[in-house]
Amino acid sequence: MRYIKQCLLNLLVILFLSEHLNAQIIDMWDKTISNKLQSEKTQWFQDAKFGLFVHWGLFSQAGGEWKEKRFYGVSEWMMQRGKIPVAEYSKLVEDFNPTKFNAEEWVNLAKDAGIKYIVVTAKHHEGFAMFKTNFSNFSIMNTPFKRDPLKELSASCNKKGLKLCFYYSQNLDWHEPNGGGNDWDFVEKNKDYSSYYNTKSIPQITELLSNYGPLGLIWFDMPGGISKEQTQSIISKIKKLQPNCLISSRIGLGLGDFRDFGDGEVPPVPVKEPWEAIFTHNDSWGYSKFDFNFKTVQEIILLLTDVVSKGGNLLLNVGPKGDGSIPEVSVKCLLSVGKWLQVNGDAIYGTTYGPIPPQPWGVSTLKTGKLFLHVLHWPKNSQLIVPGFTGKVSEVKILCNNTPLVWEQNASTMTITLPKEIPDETNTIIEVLLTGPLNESYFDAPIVVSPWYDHCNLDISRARNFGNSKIEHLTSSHYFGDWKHNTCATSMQAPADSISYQLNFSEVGDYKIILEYSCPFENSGQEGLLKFDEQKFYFQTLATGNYDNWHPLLFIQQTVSEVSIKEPGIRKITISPLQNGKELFKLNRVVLTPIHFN
Ligand code: FHN
Repeated sequence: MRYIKQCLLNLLVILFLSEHLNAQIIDMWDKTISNKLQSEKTQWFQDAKFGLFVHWGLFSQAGGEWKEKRFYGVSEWMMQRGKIPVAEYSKLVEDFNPTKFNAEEWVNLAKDAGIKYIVVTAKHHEGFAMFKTNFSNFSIMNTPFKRDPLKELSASCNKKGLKLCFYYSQNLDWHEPNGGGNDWDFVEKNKDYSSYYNTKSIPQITELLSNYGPLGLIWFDMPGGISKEQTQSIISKIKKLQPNCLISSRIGLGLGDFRDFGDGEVPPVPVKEPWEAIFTHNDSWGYSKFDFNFKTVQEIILLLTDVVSKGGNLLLNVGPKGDGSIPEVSVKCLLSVGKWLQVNGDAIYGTTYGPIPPQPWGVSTLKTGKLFLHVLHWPKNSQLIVPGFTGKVSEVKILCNNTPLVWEQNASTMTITLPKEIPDETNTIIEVLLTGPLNESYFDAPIVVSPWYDHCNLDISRARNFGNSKIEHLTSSHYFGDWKHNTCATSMQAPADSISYQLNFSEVGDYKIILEYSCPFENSGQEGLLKFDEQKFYFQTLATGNYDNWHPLLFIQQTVSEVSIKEPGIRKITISPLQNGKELFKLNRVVLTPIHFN
C-alpha cells in the first residue's frame, strides 16, 4: 500500500514537474535550495558528469529467482514481490560469500571507464547492511564472507582518488517490524517508524559517515512518509559529521543538494541546477539472471552525451553478482566508454549544458573558451550549420584527431566544412575555440530541417501546445520497476487542441512526415488533421495497445503526408483532431524524412 502510495506520489511529482518542462530551461523548483546548490560544495559534482551506481546486496545472490520462480523486472524487489517472509529470506546470508569481490578491481574499472564517483548500496530496501554495523545483525559480517566491502572500497577509492558515495534506503526496510514496506510479516498499523529511524536508520547513516572517510555524497531513496523533523535530523547529522558530503534530492520534501530525476529519465530540456540522470546498464538495478537487455557502448555514449548536453551527470548502474564479480558485459562496455572518454573527455567533464538548441546533426556542450559540437548525424553535404551563433572564433578542429576545419560566419550562422570521412560514427566532436562569450539561443530559433540527414526528429518538447492539449511526461514500466519515460502531446480531443512546430527548411527538397504515437484500441480509428502551412493532410489513427502506469506505452510510426519544399524558409506544421472525440493519441514526436533528393 505504501509502495503504491509512493508510486502515486512520484507520479504526481512527475506530472507537476512536466508542466514546467516544456520549451524552457527548467529552473529549480525550490529557490531556497537553488542558491545553496550553486555553492562551491557542488562544483566537483557538476564537473564529474559520470558516476557509477552499484546495486549489490543479498538480492544479488538470488538474482531474481526464488524457489524456481522467476521475477522479471528489477531483481532487488524480489522479496517484496514474492512476499517472502523475513525468516526465509534471511537464509540467503548462509550462502552469501562473494569471494570474487575485489575492491581494487572495481575501483580500477571505474577509473578506466572515466568514472569520477561511485555510489554503492550500503543498505537497500531488503534491510541488509553491506557493512559492519552495531545496529543490526542482518549484515554482511554475519555471512561466511565476514568482510566489510565498504571498508575495502574506501581504502581503494582513497588510493586512486575516486569519490566514494553510499546509497542508503532510509525508510523502506523489509527486514524490520518498524521499517517501511513489509506488510506481509508485519502489521502496518502497529509500526513505530520513529523507533526504526532512531534505532537503525539514523545510527547506520551515522556509522557510514563516521567509519569510511570523507564521502562525496549520500544517495537516499524512496523517503515515503518520513516526516520533516526526521528528515531534518538526518540532514543535521550529515552536516555535523561531514559538512561537505552532498545529499541527493531523494532525501525527500524538496530538500537535498542536487536533483535526481526518475529512474531512467532524462529531462527534455536543459536544467541549470546540479542534477543527475539515473540509468542502469540493463533494466534491473540488482543482478538478474534473466535480464540481458544491456545497452551497447554506443547507446551509453549517446546517453551520456544527451545528459551532459542538458547540464547533468549520468549515474550508470551495474549489478554485481552474488559472488562479487561485475557481469563481464558491463565490464567490457565500461572499458570501451572509458576509451572514448580518454579521447573526448574535454567535451564532457567540467562542461555546462549546450547553448545551441538540438540540431539535425546533434547537440552541444560548453566550457570557458570552448564550444563543443557533438555531431551524431553526419551531414551528407559535409556542411555543418550552426544557427543562432554569434560568438567570436579563433579555431575549429575535430577533437579526436585535431584536424583543423574551415569555417565561415555570417549574421548569426556559422558553417563548418567537415571531412567526407566520419572520424567517429557514434559522436564526432568539433571543438570551437572562442575568444568571447556566447549568447544563449536556446529555443529562440526554429528547428532546422535539412535534406542532408536521413531523418529530422522533431521532439515534442519543442512543440507549442494550444487549447486543452498538453505536453506531458508519461511513465510506465515493462516488467516491474523498469521505468520508461516519454514526453508526449496529450489531451488532444477537439480541433482547437493542437500542437505546432516552427521549422526552418534550409534547402529545397521533398519530405515524408511521420507521426510517432501511442493509441489505445478504444481511441483508434479517429481522424486527425496535419496542416503544413495551408496544405491539409487527413489521417486515421491506428491502435498500438492500452497503456497505464503499469503497462508500457508502445509507439507506432505512421506516415501521414508528403510535402515538397520549393524554396528554403520558415514553415509551420500543426496537428489536431479533425472532430470532437476521445483523445486522438499520445504523440511522442514527428519525424521528417527526406525523399527524392539528389
Ligand atoms: O526502489 C528503488 C530501486 O530498487 C532502485 O534502487 C532505484 C535506483 O534509483 N531507486 C528506487 C526506485 O526509484
